[in-house]
Amino acid sequence: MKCRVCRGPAVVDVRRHNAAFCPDHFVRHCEDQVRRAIHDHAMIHEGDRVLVAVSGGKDSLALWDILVRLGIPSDGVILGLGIGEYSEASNRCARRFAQDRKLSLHEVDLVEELGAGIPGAAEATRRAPCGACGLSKRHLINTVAHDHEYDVVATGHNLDDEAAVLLGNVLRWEAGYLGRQYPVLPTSPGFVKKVKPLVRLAERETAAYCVVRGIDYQVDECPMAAGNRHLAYKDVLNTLEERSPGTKSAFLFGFLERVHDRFAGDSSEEREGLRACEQCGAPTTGDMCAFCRLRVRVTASKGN
Ligand code: Q46
Ligand code: ZN
Ligand code: ZN
Repeated sequence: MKCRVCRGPAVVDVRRHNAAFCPDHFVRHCEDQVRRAIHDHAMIHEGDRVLVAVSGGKDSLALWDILVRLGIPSDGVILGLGIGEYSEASNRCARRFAQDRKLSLHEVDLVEELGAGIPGAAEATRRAPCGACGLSKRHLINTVAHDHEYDVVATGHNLDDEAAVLLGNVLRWEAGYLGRQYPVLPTSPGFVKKVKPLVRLAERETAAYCVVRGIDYQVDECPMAAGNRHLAYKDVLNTLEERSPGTKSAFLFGFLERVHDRFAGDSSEEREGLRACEQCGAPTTGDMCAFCRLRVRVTASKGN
């Protein structure tokens, strides 16, 4: 295997591009893909204050590293999810990454904000933990970004994540979700703009990027992920990709370039008619936002 660029020994192959790369040119490849995603979707503009949503895993740390290498000054934010040793190890990776590079990392503790970590929240709602986790992340990260006046929140969703979410939404023809599934969610009152600069990189590539760059990341899967439907969608897509490299990106980018517009109308209306949450002031359709309702349930479950 030889590097496509310099013909030196290659360490990573990227079958959907029919290419292999040496370490230096692989890093260059990842930077190029991120730069292209940022440019194609007008994700980040000169002078924007960027906040990276960090989990301690490979994707978000690769993203933070690439943004900094591209000369885009970025701070990080991480939540303490309260999932035992898994959360502690994840946060240690993020902290070390930030300290080594003298980057600024905001830390928010879910137990303090909600009254329970993810396991307690799942118990209180009697639902799968990922629902409470997703809504807590969206709420708290947007709150940090809004309060500290960041222009953009960047998340580490990669090509595999986006293709799996798309497959799930297509299988159920979730028109509203399909309308919102885009690498950029523009700003609106109370919501900071959200972007996904890793959308052109596969999971395998972000992992290889961290290895090549010597980034120490949380390698364990979240212990609460079992039963998460997206894992099954990822398996299906991996099987298809194995047989026919390029399937995932053709699926996702075909949708983004040729189909998404037809659904886009369904989502913009949802952000209209919002008012301030009576508890925390966040934008919401009812009296209280979903996060504050979750907190009320957690508090009530403790009383029982
Ligand atoms: S952290 Fe949270 Fe994930 Fe764990 S509980 Fe589910 S959503 S699987 S990205
Ligand atoms: Zn090379
Ligand atoms: Zn609220």
